[in-house]
Amino acid sequence: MEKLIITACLTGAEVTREQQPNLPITPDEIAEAAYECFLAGASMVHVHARDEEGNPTQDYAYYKAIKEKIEAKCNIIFQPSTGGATWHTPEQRMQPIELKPEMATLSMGTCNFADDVFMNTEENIKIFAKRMNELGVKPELECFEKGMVDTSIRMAKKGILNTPMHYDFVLGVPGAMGAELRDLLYMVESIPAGSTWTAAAVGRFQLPINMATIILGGHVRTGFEDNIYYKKGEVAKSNAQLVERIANLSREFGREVAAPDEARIILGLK
Ligand code: KMH
Ligand code: ZN
Repeated sequence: MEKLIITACLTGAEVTREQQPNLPITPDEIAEAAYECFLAGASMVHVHARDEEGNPTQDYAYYKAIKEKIEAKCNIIFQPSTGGATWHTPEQRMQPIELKPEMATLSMGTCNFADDVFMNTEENIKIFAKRMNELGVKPELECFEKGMVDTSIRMAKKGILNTPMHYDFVLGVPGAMGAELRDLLYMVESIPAGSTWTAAAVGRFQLPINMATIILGGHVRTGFEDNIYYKKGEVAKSNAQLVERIANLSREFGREVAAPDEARIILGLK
């Protein structure tokens, strides 16, 4: 089986320090967390920036600082968010693309997001995809339900998205698709042959979906953006603690973990 790519989603836009005291917030903290995850077996970090007050920001300057600080420590793949927080405008959300990261997220449709709406119109998806294509940034297609996979296939046929595509199935968001095993299987069966995929799942669904993904041959996303607990009632010490558990489980199963340069080859990054 192909080596396992572990993506650490370090901070997110929703989790607070009150909920997770070990949440990395400043560029230095995020870079240090990325390095710890690299040492624990992650080959990619999915990054959301925060400002001095800890609020989510999509400002170019914060992402630039984080990218440079991570690059000074290790060669882990830097994947900024273009999803931001639900209240960010499309223009704000697009800023990290200008850093020309190897990858960036691209959300493939609109859904309810707990009490909010995560708005991704067709027009904006096309604008984001076009700019990523122009700058050579490979999109990780965030699909919160199966209709978003269908949208990606439609857009690939029109040449808006390049193939092979890389997906991230984000399961268990209240308002979108659930995170049962059958939900994951339905997504995996729905993507075009030759695609690569990662699965993320929220809260208590993170670990079982991570484990199913190892067995199914996909790639794992773990970290505080999706889940703050190590186990029921026990807040995780660090993102790296979650990464280390996945790396150990995968190796026990007989599936080796990809180093960043191996992940680059699997994902077709330049
Ligand atoms: N925070 C969510 C509203 C992404 O990073 O691209 C969107 C999100 C997706 O996290
Ligand atoms: Zn995100």
